[in-house]
Amino acid sequence: MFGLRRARKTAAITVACAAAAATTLLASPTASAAPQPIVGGTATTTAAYPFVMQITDASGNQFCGGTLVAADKVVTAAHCMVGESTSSVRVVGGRTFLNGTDGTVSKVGKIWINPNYTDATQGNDVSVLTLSTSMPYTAAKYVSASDTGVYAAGATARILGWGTTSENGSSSNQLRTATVPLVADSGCKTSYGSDFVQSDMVCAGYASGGTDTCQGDSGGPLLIGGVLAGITSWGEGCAEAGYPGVYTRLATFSDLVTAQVRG
Ligand code: 4AZ
Repeated sequence: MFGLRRARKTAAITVACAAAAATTLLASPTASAAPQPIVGGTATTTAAYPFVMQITDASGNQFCGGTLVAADKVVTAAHCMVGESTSSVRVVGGRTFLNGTDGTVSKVGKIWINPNYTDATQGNDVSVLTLSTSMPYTAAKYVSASDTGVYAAGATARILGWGTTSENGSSSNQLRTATVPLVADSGCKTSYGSDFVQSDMVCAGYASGGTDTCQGDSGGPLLIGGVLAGITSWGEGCAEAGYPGVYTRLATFSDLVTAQVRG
């Protein structure tokens, strides 16, 4: 039944109808939605990527990803945290499988949402969680404000998550990863027009589609050279030709994130 499944936090085109998200998501697939595999990706483990965190509700249902950047700090998407409270979310580290019971579960002591955030297509899609319990896993390095050169078109980025493996499909029980090329800002503008905010976003994906993040991957990492450089944010559908995934351009928000990490 519709009510049983917690609506995953969805961005962009879906977020526009956020009020009705729970029903919308399940009841009305986007018009274009021939199922497209996220894939091109492969199953992986949190042992290989120890900083990749599940963000779950209080019952343990994963709805977003996050990245450990300090023992008690997790970077995720603002759109994942809107409407949440410290008592409604948990962060799970060291758990490769959604149905696992291993790893470390932490409550959240503080949720910082970028105060400029309104919706994912307007940019500013970044949030930092302060954990109640430190994670015994290696944190990821993240880009600094001056690291603007990492976003060169054609550079290879790695995406990770437990999200759906097809548009409107089911989540993956096992953590998955794929690599996708960064798309030039001009190309992303062609795809998304004024919804692409160049200062705040970066796009990644193949022109022909086929490999992408999807529902439930939001908030999770986009790595460039092993360094956290983006946050899964939004896109038109998943893995569609001509519609790359859109990621928060983390360098733009690096100093804001650092203020939270130090705070
Ligand atoms: C989502 O709803 C979502 N293809 C994440 C990523 C993308 C689209 C939607 C990009 O969480």
